[in-house]
Amino acid sequence: MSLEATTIAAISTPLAVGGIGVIRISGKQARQVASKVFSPVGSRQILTVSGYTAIYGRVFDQDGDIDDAVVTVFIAPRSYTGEDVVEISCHGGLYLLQRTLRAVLDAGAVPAAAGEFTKRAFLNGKLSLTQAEAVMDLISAQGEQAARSALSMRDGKLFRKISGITSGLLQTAAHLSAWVDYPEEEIPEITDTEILTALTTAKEQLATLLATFDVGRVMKEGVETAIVGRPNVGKSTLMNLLAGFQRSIVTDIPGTTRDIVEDTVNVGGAILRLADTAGLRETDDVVESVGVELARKKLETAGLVLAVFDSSDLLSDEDMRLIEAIKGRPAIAIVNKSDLEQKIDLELIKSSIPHLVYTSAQSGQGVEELANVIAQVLGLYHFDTSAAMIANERQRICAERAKTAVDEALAALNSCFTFDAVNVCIDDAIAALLELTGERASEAVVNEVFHNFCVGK
Ligand SMILES: Nc1nc2c(ncn2[C@@H]2O[C@H](COP(=O)(O)OP(=O)(O)O)[C@@H](O)[C@H]2O)c(=O)[nH]1
Ligand SMILES: [Mg+2]
Repeated sequence: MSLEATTIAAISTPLAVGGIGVIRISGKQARQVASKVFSPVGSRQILTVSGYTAIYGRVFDQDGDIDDAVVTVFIAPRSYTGEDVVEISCHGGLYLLQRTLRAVLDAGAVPAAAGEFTKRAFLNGKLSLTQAEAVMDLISAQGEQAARSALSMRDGKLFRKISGITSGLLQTAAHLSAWVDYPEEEIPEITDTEILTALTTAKEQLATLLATFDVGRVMKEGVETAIVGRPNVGKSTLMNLLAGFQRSIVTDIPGTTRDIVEDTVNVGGAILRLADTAGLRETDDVVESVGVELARKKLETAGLVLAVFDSSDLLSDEDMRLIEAIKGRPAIAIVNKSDLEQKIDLELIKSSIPHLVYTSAQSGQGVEELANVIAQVLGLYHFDTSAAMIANERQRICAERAKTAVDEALAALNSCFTFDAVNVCIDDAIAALLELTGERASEAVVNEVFHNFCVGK
């Protein structure tokens, strides 16, 4: 049974006109509150029906009937929150919903805070903290892949993965302390190699998990992508090709694009926030030079750089400067105008930029290959959306802390410190993982997580 004293209520559907609107009530008094504002048409009563029952009737307040409604009764612990829950479904008019909510509050419920239903579900052991976070991700998912991975976390993938790592560490720690504390007892001696193996496994699992964070973010938010290169190589043509319509002005006059033109596109499953920029060159034109400056800034901050070159021309000084500027960055060299006779020196580009694609932005040739290479560079290839994934900054920090602690445990082991010293580090790692799943998270952490939710969820 819930530890929370209050009974909370909120409109759980969007504050907009819709076919149906739902008011959710949760807490010890949920059924009493609901029965004060609802009169059933048949003989079934909110206070006496069993759980998972729907009752048709009317909601009313002191001024009279408000609307026809169906209430659904859930009895603790078999409900979303783990408490008694009543959901009143009425017509989805804003006025109706607000008046019904007012009646529910007058009958003794208090307004639910943001995320409070899900917070109660967490406090009542219905969800782990990571599953609760997944509920929020699921609500805000924009793409299919993001939704799919939020769903697999809602199913507890991350929780189970972390629990597996934690229990491995706990086992090692328990064994170590038993051995340290009761050396005279008959505890099978644990060897350095066994601890080493256990810790190395934990470290690798954590590293794999941490790597999922960046890919997950790319899937959820897309990656900032700058299309750069000297004037007239075909940047705007490429932008239009990827956007699927004329987004940027294309002419054969160098310096046509001045402002940054942006669009979000889906290229082979990767969401790119594309920015077509002014061609990089020295110029006396004031407007153009501002554009060139913006292009250079974009180049520095982008998560992915598409560096465009003209294959029908020799490499210019500007091309060389660009190649220099993107060394070591996540970049793809796009050798454009592949329909024309080739003059460009490819070896120079290849030696600095590992990924190279031929395109004819004009005809569209090479765009599929480009999509493949983008997926490869962003690590989207072979990415299993049903696997456990680190979904947010909070989880990442906890996992990072755990990994650092495991690293320290390994270092302590390698420099022949006492098993006690190793154990202190393992304890730190376990604490970080228990905070990640919420099994041992402070109230402040929990409040912060639910603070980001919407009211009614
Ligand atoms: N032959 C050929 N011409 C192209 C190709 N891509 C762009 N162009 C032409 O090159 C000129 C400059 O293109 P634009 O996209 O404005 O270049 P930007 O200055 O880099 O944005 C235009 O006349 C385009 O039609 C291509 O793949 N093949
Ligand atoms: Mg342009």
